[in-house]
Amino acid sequence: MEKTKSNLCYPLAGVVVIASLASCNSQQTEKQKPLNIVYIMTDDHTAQMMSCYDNRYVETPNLDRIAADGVRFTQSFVANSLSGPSRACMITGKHSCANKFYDNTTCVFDSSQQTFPKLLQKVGYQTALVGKWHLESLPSGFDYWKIVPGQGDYYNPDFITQNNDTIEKHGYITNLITDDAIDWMENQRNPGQPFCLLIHHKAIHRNWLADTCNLALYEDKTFPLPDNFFDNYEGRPAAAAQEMSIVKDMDMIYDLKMLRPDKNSRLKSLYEKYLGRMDQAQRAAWDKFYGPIIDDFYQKSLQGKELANWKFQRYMRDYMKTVKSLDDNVGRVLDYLKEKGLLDNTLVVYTSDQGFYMGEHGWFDKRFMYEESMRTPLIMRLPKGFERRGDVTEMVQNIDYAPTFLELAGVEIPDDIQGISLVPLLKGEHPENWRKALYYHFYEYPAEHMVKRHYGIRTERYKLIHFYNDIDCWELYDLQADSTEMHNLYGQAEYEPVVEELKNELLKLQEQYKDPVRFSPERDKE
Ligand code: SGN
Ligand code: CA
Repeated sequence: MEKTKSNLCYPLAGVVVIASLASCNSQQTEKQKPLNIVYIMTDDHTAQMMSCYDNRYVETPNLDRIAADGVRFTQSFVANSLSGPSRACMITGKHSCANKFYDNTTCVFDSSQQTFPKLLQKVGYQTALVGKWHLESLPSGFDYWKIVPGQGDYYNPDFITQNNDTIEKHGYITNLITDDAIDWMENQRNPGQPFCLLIHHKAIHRNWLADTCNLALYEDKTFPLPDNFFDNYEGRPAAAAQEMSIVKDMDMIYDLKMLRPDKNSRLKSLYEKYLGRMDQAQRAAWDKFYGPIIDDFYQKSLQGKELANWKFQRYMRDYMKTVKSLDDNVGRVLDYLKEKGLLDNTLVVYTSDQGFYMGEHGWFDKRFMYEESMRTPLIMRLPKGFERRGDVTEMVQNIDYAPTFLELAGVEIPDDIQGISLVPLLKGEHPENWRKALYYHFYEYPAEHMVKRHYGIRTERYKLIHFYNDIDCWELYDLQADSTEMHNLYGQAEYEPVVEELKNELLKLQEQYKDPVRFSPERDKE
């Protein structure tokens, strides 16, 4: 039986009703509907590869619909540019030092801690999660969940169900996650309750396996190399020590798909494992597409800059094809919400667990506090009553999502949450006391890609980074003059006052967030 309004089982008193935000004289019944939240988060989808942020590369018409009917955050950042930590920051509203999930390799999320889905449940929200979780412990705080183990697979992936069973589903991951999310909205949720649905995609994660129907796309496109593709990392020893270079570290077979029986590479067996998940038809389509490219590649024996450029082009195309599925599937969710009349009453958020390098500094991957990976896309389709459109330019961070959702649901924001609610920004306000600086801390080292531990502060104009652990090295960038962060100004006499001010601010942030790993100003002066 379909539930009617009189069956509402959530405490309306605790809920911000649209009425307080609405500019129109809509009916009382309409006004009292609490907002639903559909939060779509991809993995490694960077703003350079979304046409609402950057029109150089790929068209993302469905993502652009979200931005067009709401807002685009132009200064959106993560607190720790890596999957697990980023997800932990997002779900707790706290920096890694407070939620204790520092890295992908050694941490298990303490699921007994406070998270925003748990707090939403308390006021009667129905909560659901589908897709990549990556926090090692099983999800808690969700009425429904279905997750992929670890990173998940692109083809015919396994899912872990709420009974802790593992089931294999046939098809392509981005479609399957979306199918499940729509199925939950359509058949499993209680229409009498507001809901918060987290759709966490595995795509666009390495190694960018496209759906067979998209393999042929973008093959006619050629992309210019970023200006700093051949960066020599002068004055930046930590940047020089990384292992995430397209030229040096991208695997010819695993990343670039040049599989041939007589060729070997470090990650060949992993690639074969992934291909081994495909059924006959999928594998046939795969081989049919890549076969001629492989033949052509080995025949040419490219070297040096020609090979570098070839790798870059293949990387860009594979990534874009994976984005295409994502964009189509976001479109399916938007269409579903529209068809069911839910759009007016639902906040739709689209973001990623971090940004990514598309050849800038010569890289793929993320981790660094430099712009491309510290940034993350953030666009929101706003429900009725929120008139704000266009760009939000205040600096925001993924620890802000939890307090935003709590405020929208009428939940008092707990004192220990470190993020700031974005609701005033969504209402068109420009709070004078908005944060002037962001804190960042990356811990996963030594580990894959060898990005050294670092923390730092970013203001509108400057970025100060301290690489520590097996190195003790500071970097300062003037983002206005050097947006691609090529010139480390640290140590130059004329910047001493700027450095001193930033160090004071950095220390304040480390104290504010209670980060036990701090630099010592005394020792630093020695
Ligand atoms: C895997 C990838 C890495 C990537 C990490 C973390 N290697 O280990 O390239 O940096 O995930 O990514 S792979 O050989 O398995 O593809 S994260 O987004 O999950 O943090
Ligand atoms: Ca990621």
